[in-house]
Amino acid sequence: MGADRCQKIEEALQAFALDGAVKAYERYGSGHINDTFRVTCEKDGKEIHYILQRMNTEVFKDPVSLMKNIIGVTSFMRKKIIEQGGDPERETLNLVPTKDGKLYFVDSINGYWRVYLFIEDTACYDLVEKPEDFYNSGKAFGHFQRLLSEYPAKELTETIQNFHNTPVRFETFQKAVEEDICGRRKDVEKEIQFVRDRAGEMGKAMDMLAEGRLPLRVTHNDTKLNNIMFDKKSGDALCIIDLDTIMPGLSIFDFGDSIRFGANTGAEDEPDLSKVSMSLELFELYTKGFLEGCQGSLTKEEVDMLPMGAKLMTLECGMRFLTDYLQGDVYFHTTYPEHNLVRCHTQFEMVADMERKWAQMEEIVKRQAENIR
Ligand code: ADP
Ligand code: GN1
Ligand code: MG
Repeated sequence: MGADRCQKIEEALQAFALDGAVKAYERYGSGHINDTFRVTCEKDGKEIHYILQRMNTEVFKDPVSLMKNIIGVTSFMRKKIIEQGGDPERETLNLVPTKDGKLYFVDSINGYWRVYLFIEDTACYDLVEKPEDFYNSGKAFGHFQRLLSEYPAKELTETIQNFHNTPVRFETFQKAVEEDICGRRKDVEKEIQFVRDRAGEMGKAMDMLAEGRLPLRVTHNDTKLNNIMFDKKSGDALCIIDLDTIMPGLSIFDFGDSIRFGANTGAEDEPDLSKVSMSLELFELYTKGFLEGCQGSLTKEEVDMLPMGAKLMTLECGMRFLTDYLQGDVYFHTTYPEHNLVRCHTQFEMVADMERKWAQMEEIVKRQAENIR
């Protein structure tokens, strides 16, 4: 399926104003949504790399508005980085234009492509290797959110409606269970029950938003650890990537999605559940970093709701993996038939562990928030 979608890769490579001659390209990274390639060009005996992406238009139905968001946000970030004396070619994404000056390319079968400068000498992690990296990622995501608070929200298109509307995700899940189009329901009754047992909690954040108790902010919405690049030399969290889902959202969900992925002692698709748990040490480090990065911009109710943000993002993501499993693996990239189910299991294990450690999570948030004040 991936190969079919990308059959026009050569056409795309021709279209962009790349420096030098294309020598090679290969699939790259472990993102679940777009088709990502690393392209190697050669010029005067030197190699130049690019990231070429075929955007997933099944997921992002309006790629033109999506690109408008990315152009707007990266230009905004560029200005901020320059003001702060940083390096705009490494600290934010840089789109490479096509030969006719556009910032994306539409191939002859209506595939949408874009190219970014490749950020060299960086590392990107699917699992926390050094705890301080996770602290730094918290600081970077908090700071990113703080910077975005100055971005005019009305200029952003909602690239996926109801992206983190957990009750709406629950309705979609219930429908997938009812329809059972692949006949997989019989094998996942226990997992379905796990979700249904928590139905009463799904609306906790969205209800507070509706009541005006949580503010709508401009958020990243996909803050997992592999959406941030670390500088190999300094170890700093250098650049936040994967800007496809920047849109109005909840701060606690940006916090929560990072915890879901990075505070897990196992990988998102670890089949051995004895390796999966919610590390309180990592939770505390990220909380500290995130609060520092936000520089006091969060309201008291947002701070109080951080643990719930983590739980809801993890429950929602597990439910999304299970929904995709029931629907025949049509949304997330998978590499084997049970992949989505394995991912669902790690998420539910994390949720169960958060429930066991709830009092400590609340205690940590309280302590870290007091330290900031
Ligand atoms: P997806 O939406 O599928 O997750 P991403 O935009 O996150 O796609 O890209 C997938 C992976 O490609 C990232 O996790 C990262 O490893 C790598 N990547 C993306 N952009 C760059 C870049 N500009 N420079 C270097 N690596 C990148
Ligand atoms: C997807 O694109 P990627 O791999 O960074 C997904 C996120 C999920 C995540 C789970 C647009 O993120 O919402 O949390 O997988 N992105 C989209 O790993 O659905
Ligand atoms: Mg990604």
